[in-house]
Amino acid sequence: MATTSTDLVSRRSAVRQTFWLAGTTVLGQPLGVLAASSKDRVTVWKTPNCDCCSEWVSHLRSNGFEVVTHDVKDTAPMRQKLGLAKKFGSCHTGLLGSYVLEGHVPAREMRRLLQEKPQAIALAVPGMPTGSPGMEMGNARDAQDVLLVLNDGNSRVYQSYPQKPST
Ligand SMILES: [Cu+2]
Repeated sequence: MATTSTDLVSRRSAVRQTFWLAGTTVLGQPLGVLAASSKDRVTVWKTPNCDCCSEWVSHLRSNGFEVVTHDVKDTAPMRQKLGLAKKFGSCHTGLLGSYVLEGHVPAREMRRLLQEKPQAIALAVPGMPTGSPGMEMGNARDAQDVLLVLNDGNSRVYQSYPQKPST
């Protein structure tokens, strides 16, 4: 089925609306909860036995993000619901504000995203490249790109990480 940009826009506004409703709930919480800025909160959908997903969640927490995880049988339906194409797919899907996060996205690019607030749908690291946060194998790293997925469904490289041999 072809995805028209109108579909994409309506789906995006549905996501924003859901998020706005979630924000209303946050305002009903005690002050202590509000101390951590709600924009630093990440919601993650992952499968229950995904070790690299848990490692990525640890990476986010140790970088100051507040993370809520949901175990699901399959992350694909959530990814689709959030309007992200299958080709960007990885092992887990998340939400940071109204931005979708797919795969082993570094906390560094997430901070930059919050600062720059680009007009975009998502940050994605497709697949599961070695050496991405949560996919460490010694100090080796595959060449990998953190992609910024734009509102029209195209993507551009947000940050490139070169290959690094194991030492
Ligand atoms: Cu993974």
